[in-house]
Amino acid sequence: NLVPVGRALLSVSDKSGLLDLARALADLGVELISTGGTASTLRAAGLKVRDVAEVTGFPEMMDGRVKTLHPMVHGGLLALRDDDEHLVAMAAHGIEPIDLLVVNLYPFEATVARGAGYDDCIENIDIGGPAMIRAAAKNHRFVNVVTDTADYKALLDELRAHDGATTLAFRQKLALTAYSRTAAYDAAVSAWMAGALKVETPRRRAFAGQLAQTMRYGENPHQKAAFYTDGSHRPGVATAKQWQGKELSYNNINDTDAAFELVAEFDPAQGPACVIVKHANPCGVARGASLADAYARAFDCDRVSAFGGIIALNQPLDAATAEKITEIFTEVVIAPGADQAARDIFAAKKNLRLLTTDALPDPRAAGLAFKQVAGGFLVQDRDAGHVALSDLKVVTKRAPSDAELADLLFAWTVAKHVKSNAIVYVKDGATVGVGAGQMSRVDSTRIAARKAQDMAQALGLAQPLTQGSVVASDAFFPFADGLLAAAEAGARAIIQPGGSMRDDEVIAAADAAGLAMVFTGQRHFRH
Ligand code: 93A
Repeated sequence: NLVPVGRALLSVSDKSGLLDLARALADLGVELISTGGTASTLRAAGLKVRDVAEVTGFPEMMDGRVKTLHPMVHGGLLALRDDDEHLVAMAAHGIEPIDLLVVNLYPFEATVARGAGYDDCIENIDIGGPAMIRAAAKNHRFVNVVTDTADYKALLDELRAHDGATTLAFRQKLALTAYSRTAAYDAAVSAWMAGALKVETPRRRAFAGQLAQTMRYGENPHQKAAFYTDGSHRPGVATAKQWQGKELSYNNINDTDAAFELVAEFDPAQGPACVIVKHANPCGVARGASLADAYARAFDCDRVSAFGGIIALNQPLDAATAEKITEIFTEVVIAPGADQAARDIFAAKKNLRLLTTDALPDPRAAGLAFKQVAGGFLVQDRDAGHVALSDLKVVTKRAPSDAELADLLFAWTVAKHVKSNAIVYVKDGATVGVGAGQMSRVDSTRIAARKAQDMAQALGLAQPLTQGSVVASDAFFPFADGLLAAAEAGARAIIQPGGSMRDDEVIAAADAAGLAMVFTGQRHFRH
């Protein structure tokens, strides 16, 4: 299965590494053919190269839109070298075999990323490149196709190891890379069009990502894993700069994302906020007089769970906050910036990862969310739902006070980011109890209250922090029992979507207990 490489077609937009590769190929006796820009680069460096126009007998035309789309090229890539009919056709039409194709595509993704206009993006959709890549990859029994500059070295190593030939296994690997590249390329075009045409619906587009990182393992050590970016450039763990610490693991990335997406709900112009996440659920969320105060208050919600957690801040990390954070073990801190003094304090903690982004993500921005099921995956709009004060409907005899209303909205925002069934107790702009991921809403209500009790004991308080708190429920209370459990824990006001068949019963129970309750009319399941 060794196939010697005699002729190569080089057509690259990214010219990095091109000259070294071409020189090495020429030294191995490979004949070079190239498209316009690539050929000039090679010639300028004194290399001998044939123009593709000479091979096709047609000039490159229509602003380069048609340069390699020709049977002399595609016949050379697709012909089976051991098929008599193919050989006869080649001879009849003077088609020469092309054994190696080196292509990297018009920089479509980069063009979109720099915010180019519609026509500019359209012009950067490569047609001839993917056509050649797909042809060469199909014919990998005979043809090598290199689509990634990172593979130049492996190609030369392979050729040198086999006297100017390559093995089938090598060509198969190249073909796999090649099809992954063209699939991702077209998915990027599809995603861009969906955005440009404002068809930000999950229903009419293709999905693919670009490999950003391979990890030592996945959610568990026996699982392999990788991280792909989707080209959206949403500020967060995918775009962040890591200042120190080991590489992020699969779980780190997942938890850091959960923390940063939640903290971004709190407008930094309205004051500092901090989120501490464990196992993708917040175990403490707080606003504060300062960033350090916000951290301290978030920490006091559940000090036990916060150990080894992930911290997200809505303002740049400062020295006072950094100092406080280093008092216990933390896995990751992510913030929209960090000053020099803060970075110096962290530098002493080698294992603590510090990530900074240029901005907070927009919680209301459109985007898609995925969930895998056996045999496929579900796609939906990301939960960009939001309620304002004016959306709230007071359903009880007692209306919440202004302070309670502020806490209710805070609790509602946190509940959106807690796995269902989600129950969140809040007091004075800080969570004091979080119940997550239970199959019964009553259980979530009780677990959150019990955790608050534990914290009160640990902090030496006379009563649990849920006394005089407010509570949010991500979905309606189907019965009065969950609401009564919250009242028992000391909650004074409740925020929930409403819409249960038994709303009347639940409202009557709230009135009987002297609670204030508001309906949002919107649900925030998160499974
Ligand atoms: O406009 S194209 O889609 N039409 C073509 O026939 C074609 N053939 C190769 N673009 C085409 N290419 C692309 O040109 C390659 O994929 C590569 O990215 C680029 C290299 O052009 P140059 O050698 O002129 O810099």
